[in-house]
Amino acid sequence: MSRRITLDEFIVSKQKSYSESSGEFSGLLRHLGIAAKIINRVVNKAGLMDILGSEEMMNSSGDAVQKLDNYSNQLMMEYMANSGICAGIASEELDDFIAFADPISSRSSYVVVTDPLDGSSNIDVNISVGTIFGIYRRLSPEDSPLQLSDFCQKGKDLVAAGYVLYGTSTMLVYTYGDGVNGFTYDRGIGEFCLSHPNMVIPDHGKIYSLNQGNANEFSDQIRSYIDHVSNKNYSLRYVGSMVADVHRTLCKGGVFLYPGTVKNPQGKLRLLYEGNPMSMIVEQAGGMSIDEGSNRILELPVTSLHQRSSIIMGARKNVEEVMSFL
Ligand code: AHM
Ligand code: MG
Repeated sequence: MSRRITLDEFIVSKQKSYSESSGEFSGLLRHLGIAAKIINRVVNKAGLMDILGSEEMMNSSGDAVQKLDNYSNQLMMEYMANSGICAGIASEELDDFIAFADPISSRSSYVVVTDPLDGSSNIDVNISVGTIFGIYRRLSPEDSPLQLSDFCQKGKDLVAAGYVLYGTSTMLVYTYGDGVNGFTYDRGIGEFCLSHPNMVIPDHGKIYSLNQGNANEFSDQIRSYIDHVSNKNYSLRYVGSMVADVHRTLCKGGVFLYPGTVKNPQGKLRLLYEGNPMSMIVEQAGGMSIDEGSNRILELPVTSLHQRSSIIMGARKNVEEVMSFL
């Protein structure tokens, strides 16, 4: 009986194909996989662990912080700090980036950006949530202090990006710029196993995904697009967890949108932690990702850690269809 290749084996096999690889990057991916397993365990037992509910505080983006947001953020920080392969981390849950001070980490070549628990307002009602991560090569010299510019890099400069979907099954999907591969968590052996090799987004799908409850606040162009797809009998599907909505889009085609509103002209989603990593994955799977100005998300200048951007991503023909209204 053939057995499935594990995430570790996959990462090592990729590392072997680059003779100059130091193994640092592969090690970092493996540590992200371990952090994902621990978050998965806690998300799965959340109802039993007095870890549901909010902390009665806001993060720097003004969102209510859930206990599980804090837990996941802490865990990502610890795993990255202890990996010895990551120089620092910027997280949706932190006001500023953190540079790891120990001599091994501080000389590392990579930094990580993450939304440790995306869609966390869904946790208390047992709906899918996710973790999003991106890896950049640092720009500052390896023996000097980390700078804001090490994190504020364009999405096109990401070395790798991925997400973990804590859904009906737990999946880790990632790209290092050479296609997209998906791994399903096998609880029996405690490993992510390759289940979705070379993921390719269909060219078109009859699903659109956005918070239509905000329609009164959308631009006329987005409202016209909604009328258009309603007339064409597209299905509206919206979980309210970006990772789940984008994962469905990746598998079935269609389009995911978080447009600007009157209150938030740049929308809600953060470019560094959500927009860029998910756009890299969507593009690597053959899709497109733009903002409401029809600019490619991965080309947008990143000027601050918590910058927001409107987002339209998905199957190529679906995104082009939205574009025809912009
Ligand atoms: P979060 O990072 O604070 O969880 O917010 C991001 C989430 C996305 O997962 C999702 O697409 C969006 O917020 C849903 O927002 P809304 O409830 O406004 O539709
Ligand atoms: Mg988020």
